[in-house]
Amino acid sequence: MDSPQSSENWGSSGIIPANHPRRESLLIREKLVEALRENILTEHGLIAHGRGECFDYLIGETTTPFAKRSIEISASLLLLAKRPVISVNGNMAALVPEELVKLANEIPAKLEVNLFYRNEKRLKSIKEKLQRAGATEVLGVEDEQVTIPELFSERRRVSKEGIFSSDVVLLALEDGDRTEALVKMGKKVISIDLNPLSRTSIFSTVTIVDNVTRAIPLLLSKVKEMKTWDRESLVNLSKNFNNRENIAIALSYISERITALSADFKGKGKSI
Ligand code: PTJ
Repeated sequence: MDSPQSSENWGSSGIIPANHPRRESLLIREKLVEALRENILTEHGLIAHGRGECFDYLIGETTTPFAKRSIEISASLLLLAKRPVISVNGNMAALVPEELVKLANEIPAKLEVNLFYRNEKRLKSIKEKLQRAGATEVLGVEDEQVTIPELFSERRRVSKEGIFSSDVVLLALEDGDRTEALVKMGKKVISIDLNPLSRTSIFSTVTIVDNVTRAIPLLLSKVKEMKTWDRESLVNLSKNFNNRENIAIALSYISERITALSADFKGKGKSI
């Protein structure tokens, strides 16, 4: 029998009702499961996502004021960069492929595939996914590979024309080792990570504590808006930014929110 939502998109599994209270979150999971079947995502990416969901609950599944500030600073760094690169892994390609391509075109920046669980099949599938989303150039797959010094994971293999010679790298759902190594190479690293305590968050030049599904579209619109700014205004924006303070603000935000929620459940606070 047809339900009232039968004309709606029930997700790729066909079982997510249009009025499900966690519909958006479930549809994101479906995208990831589909990407796993298409060799874009690694199985480990599902675990990483679950970790992120937990932190997303803690910040209220919304882009916080401090994340908006980080997004603005990131837009300025990307627009000021001489050789900006967006590093793409399986989760990013699964969740925001079109937005990544638009962002790369708008800055303009290069797109490079870089994987922790690297294999030829996944590299090719991710490249094709980005090409279907409109990318004309995708580095990191068949181009000349060099290695990041002092890094031993598969992430050390990067394109000579891309990440290796970049000055600003945007990445997400990353491991701390490469972030640290990139910073040691003198690069500015912008990371998107829901966990403010991850090593990537701590080592980055700018951390955007937000979900990639919200942060990348917001970064795209900020880049479009700030493209008309003069150089001095862009430089001034990031002058007093301190990422350790940014992390401290994120932690205070979470702790105050949890305290307020706890009071709410005890019947003492106002509703959140
Ligand atoms: O595609 P590959 O082979 O490069 O592998 C990528 C994964 C994600 C498997 C790998 O980098 C990994 O294991 O990552 P971690 O160490 O689990 O770190 C992922 C971080 O991203 C965690 O701090 C999560 O909280 C955070 N995270 C998860 N989902 C999101 C997120 N941050 C922003 N947006 C999300 N949707």
